[in-house]
Amino acid sequence: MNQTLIQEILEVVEQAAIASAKLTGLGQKDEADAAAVEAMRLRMGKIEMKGKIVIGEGERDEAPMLYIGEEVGSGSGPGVDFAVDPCEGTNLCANNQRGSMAVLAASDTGGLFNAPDFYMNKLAAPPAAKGKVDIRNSATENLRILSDCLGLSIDELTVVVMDRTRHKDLIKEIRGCGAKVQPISDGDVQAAIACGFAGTGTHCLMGIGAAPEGVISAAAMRALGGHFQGQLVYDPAIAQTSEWADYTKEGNIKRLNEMGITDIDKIY
Ligand code: VTB
Repeated sequence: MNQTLIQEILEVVEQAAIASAKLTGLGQKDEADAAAVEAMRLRMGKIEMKGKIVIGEGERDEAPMLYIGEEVGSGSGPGVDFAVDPCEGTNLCANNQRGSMAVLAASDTGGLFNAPDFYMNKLAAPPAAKGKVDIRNSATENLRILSDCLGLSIDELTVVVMDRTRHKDLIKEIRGCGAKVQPISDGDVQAAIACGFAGTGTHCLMGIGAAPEGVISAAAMRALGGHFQGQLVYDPAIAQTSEWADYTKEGNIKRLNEMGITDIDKIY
C-alpha cells in the first residue's frame, strides 16, 4: 500500500473520531456511532481505490452505511479491504469514559478474515511474549510465561478482562496467581492495543469479546509486533450472553458452516 493511500486512510479514522468526539458524554451512543460512520464513509468516498467493507456495521438490510460487502472509494485504483469500527465502545463514548476509539484495519484485497458476528476468545500480550504465551494454555501458565518474558513478578502484572459473568472463573484464577485484574465494561480493542506498547500498565488481555473487534485487534497487534490469538466461541453456555438467548450450540455451528467456516475451533 503506498504512502498517499495510507495517509488518506488515516484521515478516514481522524474524521470519524472528530465527528463522534463532539457527542462524548451526551448519553447518545447511537448518534455518536452514526456520526462516526457518516464521517468515515464520506472521507472514504474521496479516495481513489476499489474499497470493500469486509467487517462493518452489519448486513446490508440492517445498516444503511458501511455494511458488510459495501463498495467504498472512487471505484478505480488499488483494491483495499476494510474492517471498520467507526465508534468502538459506543457506551464509553456516550458516557465520556476512556477506551472508545474510531478504528479500522485495511489490507490488500483478501487480506482480512471476514469474521462472523460471533464471540471470540482472545489473548493479547506484549511483543516480548509473542509466540511464547498461547491461548491453549491455562491463564496460570500464561501468567508464568508472561512474567518470564517481561522480567516482572506475577504480582506486577495487570490483565484486562471484560467485566462479564462468563469471566467469573477466569478472574478468580488470575487473582489467585497474584496478578492484578482490570475489569472493563467495554472496549477490548483498546485493551489489546495497550499490550503492544510499553508503559501503558496493561500486560495482557484475556477472555471473550466480539469476533469482528478481534480481527481489528489482531491487525493492530501485527503492526505493533505484539501477540494476538483468537478462537471463535459458538457455545451459548460459554458466551453467556443475552444476545444469544434463542441460540443453541448446534444452531451456531450450522451458522458457521453456512458461512464457510468448517474448522470451527481454529486458532487464528
Ligand atoms: C464486545 C467487545 C467490544 O462490546 O463486543 C462488547 O469486543 C460486547 O460484548 O469492545 P457483550 O455482548 O458481552 O456485551 C465492546 O465492548 C464495545 O463494542
